[in-house]
Formats: sequence, C-alpha cells, structure tokens
Amino acid sequence: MYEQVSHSLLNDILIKLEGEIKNKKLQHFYIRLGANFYAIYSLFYFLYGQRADFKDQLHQLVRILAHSYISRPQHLRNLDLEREKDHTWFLRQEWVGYALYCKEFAGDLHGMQTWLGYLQDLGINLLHIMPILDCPKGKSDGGYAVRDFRKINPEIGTLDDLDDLVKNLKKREILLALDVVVNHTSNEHAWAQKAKAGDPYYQDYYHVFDNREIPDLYEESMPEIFPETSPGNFTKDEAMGKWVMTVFNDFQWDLNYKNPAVFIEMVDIILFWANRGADIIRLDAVAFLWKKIGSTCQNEREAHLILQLMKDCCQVTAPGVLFIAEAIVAPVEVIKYFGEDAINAKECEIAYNATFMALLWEAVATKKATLLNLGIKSIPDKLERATWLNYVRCHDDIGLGFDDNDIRLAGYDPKLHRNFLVDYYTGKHADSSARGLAFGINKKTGDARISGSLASLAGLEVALENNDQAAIQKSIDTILLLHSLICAFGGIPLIYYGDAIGTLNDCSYLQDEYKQNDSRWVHRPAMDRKKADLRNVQGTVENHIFSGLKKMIAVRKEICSFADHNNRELLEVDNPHLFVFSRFSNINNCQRVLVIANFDHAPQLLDVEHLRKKGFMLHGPVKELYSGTNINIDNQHLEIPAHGFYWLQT
Ligand code: OTU
Repeated sequence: MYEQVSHSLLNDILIKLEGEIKNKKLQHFYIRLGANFYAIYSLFYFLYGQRADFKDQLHQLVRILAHSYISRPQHLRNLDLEREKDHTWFLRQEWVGYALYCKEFAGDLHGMQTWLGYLQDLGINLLHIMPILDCPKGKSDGGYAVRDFRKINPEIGTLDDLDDLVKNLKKREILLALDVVVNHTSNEHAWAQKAKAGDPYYQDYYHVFDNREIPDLYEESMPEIFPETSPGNFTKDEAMGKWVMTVFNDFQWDLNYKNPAVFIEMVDIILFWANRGADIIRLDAVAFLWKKIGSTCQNEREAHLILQLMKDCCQVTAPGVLFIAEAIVAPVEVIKYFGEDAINAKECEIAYNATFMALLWEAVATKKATLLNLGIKSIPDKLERATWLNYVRCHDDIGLGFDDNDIRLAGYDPKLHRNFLVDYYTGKHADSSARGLAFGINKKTGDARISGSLASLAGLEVALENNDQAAIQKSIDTILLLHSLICAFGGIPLIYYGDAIGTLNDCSYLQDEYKQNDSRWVHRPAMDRKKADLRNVQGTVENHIFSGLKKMIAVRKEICSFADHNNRELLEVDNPHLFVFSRFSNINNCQRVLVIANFDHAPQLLDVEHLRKKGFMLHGPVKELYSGTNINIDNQHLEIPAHGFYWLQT
C-alpha cells in the first residue's frame, strides 16, 4: 500500500542512512522495507507517535534493520528467499521438536554435539535449546533472567561453540529454536545496573516508582505468577531506593515497552540471534509485554501491537525466521498471538498449545475425554500460516487453566475439580499412582499448579518401585497414548528431554538453595547417558518408550493429512472414555485418518456404525498406521485397548 506520509518519511530516513549503508547489495532489503514500512510506521506511530523524538526513534529502528541485514550471512539470506517461496513449509507433518536445557541435557554446547545422533535416532528435526545466555549463577530462573543478551553463559560455551553447533545442525537438517526473553532482564543486566546507579535514561527501561502509590494501584488487578517464591509484582531496590516491577521472580525486572528504546534494543537482539542461525525465536512470556493499571497486565492490545511490530521488523531483515509465542493463556486469548483480524499470521507463526496439554492431563486423571472434547471445541481455528506447538510436558508446571463453564458442562464443580486434579497428580488421591508436586500454591486464591516428570506423573515411578509389571505397562501405554495425540492433532509435536526414555522425578534440586523452593526443578534433571543407551536394550522400559515414540514419529512424517491446515474434525461418540477426531486433506491421494484414543484403564467400545453413517470406511480390514497392521472391523463396535490408540486409514 502506498501511503504518502510514511513513504516520504521513509525517503528522509533512507537519504540520511545512505552514507552509512552505501554500496552494499540491499535490493531485497529495500523491497521488504518498502513492503512492510507502512505497517511498521503505523504501529510505531500508534505506540510512540506522541513523543517529540518519534522520528529519531524510527530512524534508529530502520538503521538497525539495515545493519542487521548487512551482517546477515549469505546462506541465511538464501534460506530467507527459499522460505518466502515455500512460505507454509513449517505446517508440514515432517517437523518434530525437542526442548531441552543445554546444561542439564549435555553439560555444554560441545556436549550437545555428542547427542545429535541420539536426537536424529528419535526422528527430531527441530531443536529448542532453552536460554543459553549469560545470567547470574543462582538467581537465573533456569536462564530466563538474562544478564547479557549477546553473550553466551560461559559455563555453556562461547559464540564460536554455538556457530559450530549451528553448522552441524544445518548439515543434519535440524532446525534451531532459541529463546529471547523479551519481557524482562536479570537485575544484574547492565541496564538494570545503570538504573540502580540512578541513571534516569535506564530507569526508563523498566517500571520504576518512587513509592508504593502506583504499585499499589497496579496490584489491585494483577495476579501473582510465583506466589510462593515471589509474592507481589514489585520489589524495592535498596540501591536505587525505588520500587521496580518484577512480575516473575524479584530478580527479573520487567521491561518498559512504553519506551521505544527498549523495543528497538529487543529487535536488535532478536535479529542478532537470527543472524547467528536461529530458524525460530521463542519469545518468552509475551502476554506480559504491556502493563496497564486496572488490568491483569496480560494480553493487552498493545502487547499484540508490539509483537506485530517485531514481526514486521523481522520480516524486513530475516523473513525466514519464525516466532513462537509463549503465552500460557486461555484459548480465546492465545489465538490472538497469531495476529487478530488477519488471514496469515502477523504476530507469531507458532504458539504453545497449553490448553491441549492441560486437557490431556485432565483426561488421564479422570480417564474420560469429556472435558477434553469440550475444551478443544473452544480453541478457535488458527490462521492459515500459523501452527501449534503441541506438547505433553515442558520445563514449566502444568497450569489448570480450563474454562470454568466447560468444567461445569463436563459435570464437575470448577474448584473441586481443580483440587481433585492437584490431589491426583500429587498422589494424594487413593486412585492415583502419580507422583507430582504442587507448584505455585496461592493461599489467597486457593490455586495450585503441578510439577513432575511425565513418567512420574504417568505412574511409572510408583510402578517401578512396586515392581508391578502391569502398572509399568500401563504407564508406558499412557506415555505413548499422550504422544500419539500430540503427533496427530495438527501442529508441531514438541518432546521434552528425557521423556522418550521415561525419566523420573529428580529430587536433587532440593540440595540447591537457589532451586529448592521451585518444584519445577523436579522435572529438569541431568540427562542420563546410560539410561539413554538402554533404549537399545530389548525389554527395558527405555526401549519400550523410545522405540514406540520413534516409530510414531516416523509414521507421522509419512501421513500427509497430519500437516496442519485446519483439517481436523472432532467426532462426537457416545463413549466418554474415547477421544476421537479425523484428519483429512484436500490433496489428492492424501487419505483421511481416524484418530481414536482410549483414556480408560479398561478396553472400550466405539460404535463404528455411527461413524460409517458419517462416511468413514470402517468395514473389513482397515489399516492401522502406527502398527502397520490391518484391523478387522465386522461388527457394530470396535474395541480399543486400555490406554490404546489407533490411527485408522479410512
Ligand atoms: C516462562 O513461563 C518460562 O517458560 C519460565 O520458565 C520462566 O520462569 C518465566 O517465563 C519467566 O521468564 O511466562 O506466559 O506458570 O508457565 O511463568 C507464561 C509458569 C510464562 C510459567 C510462566 C511462563
């Protein structure tokens, strides 16, 4: 779109920049800047147009985009061009992700190289390495409290080590996802240090207040994220003699996006890591980017505009790079992180599907898919060029953020049901063999979340202690069942490190003064090489889980209808233990798949007559894609084994 004001401004900016960027080959940069500038200008104007220095700030933003483009390596520029042509490349079913902490998984970046064979053995081709940047030793929140956004944590390695790893990943065709913690910095970051020293320029990088007056107003409507370890949302900094907003831990200072300098710094940082070879950038805690008195300070409209602006900027310099939104919020809110009122994603192309994850755990506990079915219905259709990250476990806790109405419709009282789930997963419930821990208990609201490794939550720890073969099998089946759903649902499955070999809870965090109050560390263990090697030993638990998952991933990659194009139909069936949906496709020769999952401890019957009426070819031998065998369906009912799943080609 040609828009006079913005384009004459662009002209001025480019003339001023010319001296700095002359004689560089910038053809693609100019095309993309021209194409995106009206959007960039409009958003930047909306957010910062009232400021006297608006034009200078915009100039600085464009300068950063140009310089980042100039330093973008040629091979990445080529990749950008390829991905522009094939712009839905990440919706294909071939992608399978894996998330890990570098230190816990492999010791350091060198160590990572020694595990790539293992990851490829499993079928992984997207690696999310959680924050590797310089952070204080103890008060680091697992790396999510960054002290220097351009320096790698010396314990993990150097930029050269990362370059070596990136080269190896590229050779193996594994994508790399890196974090940029956009919402906050460590209190030891240089900006925070200068703010503490009294520099008003850097105090304006954060939300700093002389007294409690404004903080108290904010507190009226802000929830607490870590109520046990870090109650409240503000911390008094004694050095500065002022209050600073700290939504997460007291050592994580929230950045002030009302200041355009903060926005520009962050874009520069994102592009820095894009130029280092990150294919995907995970933007941490995006729901929190904009604070407003009287609101929860989450999901504000301006937070979305900031993300749109980040995306537009990235589009100019590194258009092949995707964003992951880490927004653990309600379905109607999370969907907006793809971009509102758009056809193609204009904020983040990928978002965590926390709703699906939590619903899966609810289904395991109740052995029923009732709430799962209701909850999935409230996830709106995604945009065309957008996809979910589907996961069973991650490095964080499991929040029980279901819709209260859905819980009631499923026949439960919301509060009692959440209590039941916490009791169930902390093993207090008589019927439970789960061994999780409560996390984030809020005495004021009565809320709690759940920590624990996948295997321990699925009962494997208790089963192994009791040497109960049937229970061991049951938990292995549950682990595979959950993964079968994230592989089939639509989106990119993201496997958490250790889960493919049934890693149990690790209580060693209790010995560490900086971790002992944060139960999430129970599921962030050191990866055990010997245990990983057992995947090749027949009859071991590790072998059962790993080989099951490996096969599942291989089969997923072959099923074209598992690509993510809003091609899923949820099917209502009259058995509450079953979760049934189909995946279809408009592409020729791409067959429909009927996905059936049984959450019960006993085999369950599915009325296939009902599905036949809906056009599913469920007669005689039907191919089950995971096992590769035919299932004979003659009767009105098909029996699904306890904790079993089928991928039927129909
Ligand atoms: C994210 O978490 C990270 O994943 C956590 O590991 C960090 O502690 C946190 O940010 C601070 O950097 O922001 O949008 O319930 O789900 O804190 C949600 C806890 C987040 C996490 C929540 C989350």
